[in-house]
Amino acid sequence: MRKRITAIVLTLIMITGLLSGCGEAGSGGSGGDTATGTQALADTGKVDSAIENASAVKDSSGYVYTGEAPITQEGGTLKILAQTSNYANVDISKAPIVLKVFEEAGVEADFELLDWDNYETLITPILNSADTDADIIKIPDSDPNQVYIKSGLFVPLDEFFDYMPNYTKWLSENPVEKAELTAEDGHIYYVPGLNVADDYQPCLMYNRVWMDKAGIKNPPDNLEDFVEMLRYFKDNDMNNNGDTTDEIPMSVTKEFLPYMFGPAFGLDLVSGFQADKDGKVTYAYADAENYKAYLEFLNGLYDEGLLEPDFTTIDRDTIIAQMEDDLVGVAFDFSWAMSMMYSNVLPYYDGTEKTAFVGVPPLSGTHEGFYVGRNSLAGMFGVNTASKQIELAVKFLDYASAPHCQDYYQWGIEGESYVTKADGTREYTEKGNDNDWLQAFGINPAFVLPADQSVEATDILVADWHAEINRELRQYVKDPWPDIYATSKESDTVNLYMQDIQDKANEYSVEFITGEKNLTTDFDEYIEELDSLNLDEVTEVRQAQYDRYLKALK
Ligand SMILES: [Ca+2]
Repeated sequence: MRKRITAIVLTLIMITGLLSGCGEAGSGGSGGDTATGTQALADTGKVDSAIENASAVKDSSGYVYTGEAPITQEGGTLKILAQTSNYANVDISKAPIVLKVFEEAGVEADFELLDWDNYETLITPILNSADTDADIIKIPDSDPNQVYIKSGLFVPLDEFFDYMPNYTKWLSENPVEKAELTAEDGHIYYVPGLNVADDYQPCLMYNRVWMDKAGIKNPPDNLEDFVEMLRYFKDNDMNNNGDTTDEIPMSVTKEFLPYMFGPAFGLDLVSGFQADKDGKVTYAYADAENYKAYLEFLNGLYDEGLLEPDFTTIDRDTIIAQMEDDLVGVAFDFSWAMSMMYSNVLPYYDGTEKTAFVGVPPLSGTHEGFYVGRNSLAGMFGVNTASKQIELAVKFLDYASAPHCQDYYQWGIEGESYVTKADGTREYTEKGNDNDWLQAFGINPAFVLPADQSVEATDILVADWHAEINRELRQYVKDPWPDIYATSKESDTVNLYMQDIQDKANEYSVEFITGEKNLTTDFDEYIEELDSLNLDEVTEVRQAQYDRYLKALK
């Protein structure tokens, strides 16, 4: 049994990258870390004028690329340094969708692919030493502190916008992403893929069979009703085994508690830093009113036995095992877990919503509830300044990011992975509905190309009822703290202080929830501790960044 669970989880980890931000919930919830927070916006003026002045010009062979294939009439080979598929048995360099893009572009691909699992570890020394002759390189993150940009490894793409009609059009239509991609020096260095950012985000899930048994018709969407439901689950023999004491009303890893309950108190504890409607930035974990109320609420759940005594150490394997024994009433996790990890192990799950763990709207408390989404910028590609064929590489990235190719990435090839119906809508073929086949075909090849995730491609991976629930929940998803490049001074300040601040916040949060520390007598001490760790300086950096963000958006 244990072996089977491990296999399920491994399979799920492989698709986590597609359905959700793998590892995003692992930071202890104190958020605002280097992935989302240490970044700064630059003036987009230079980029704007480069977009405005761009016009298709002849390349060195006399050919004019206008955004459609081919990108050259001379042929050639482009060396791509990127990562393997996260499906171990898929050779993404041979995938038909990937080959199709190169074939249309009129160039050959020479792939150097590093292991998906260890990509950051493997590529960082190569980037640090600039020891590569690849023309196009996938960076391991979003270069938040502009390390690679400043090393001169990558070509400022705006200087080649004459060869990038598709990308310049996309940038002018997407001001937020354009602002996020513009470095401190006013140049743009990367072409990104995009995440699904509002769909399939972490959400609350209720055991539908238990709800029916408790006579609960509408899922509780406020804290009071929610607690009533937990009490009912705790006190009754929900799983019909004759024992009223073995039910676990709610089983959630501690990383998800901030996602689950922060919004009901007006807090984005996932990002950590948040701005109010006037643009004032605060650290949610230092909010003396709302964060204190959040901790009081969780302390109440803990005292009543509605939050598991071992909530700080519980992991997914444990939760899955509890679900297999039908012990759990409420869960909170990445959306994909709903039909692919939790519902499917319930003893009575028959493939329908009625017997599943179902996603429900967020909980409201003193504030209206929401779910925290994620930023849309994903895997980024740059052109090596050492490349002997910068023009060709730039044109290829432009073509590979175009809507025409995004269509391949999301649907594959007509007649193979999908068909167009009489009414013009599309559906995946029988083969296309087989995820293993579809992965080998090269769907969503973000490992090697600037591919955008698609909701449609995600829909086919999950149960139909799950896709329907996702469509209902998307309205509750709010943007997290924006992605913006950091100045070196800002990243120095944040790197120096933030980890200690997060650690302190995490440490105290557990102590307040378990009652080891007293919210009435010890909360001031907690705030003083944060202040002594230079929270003011970090908040000042975040405020400056947010001010620039608002300015760049205007
Ligand atoms: Ca029982």
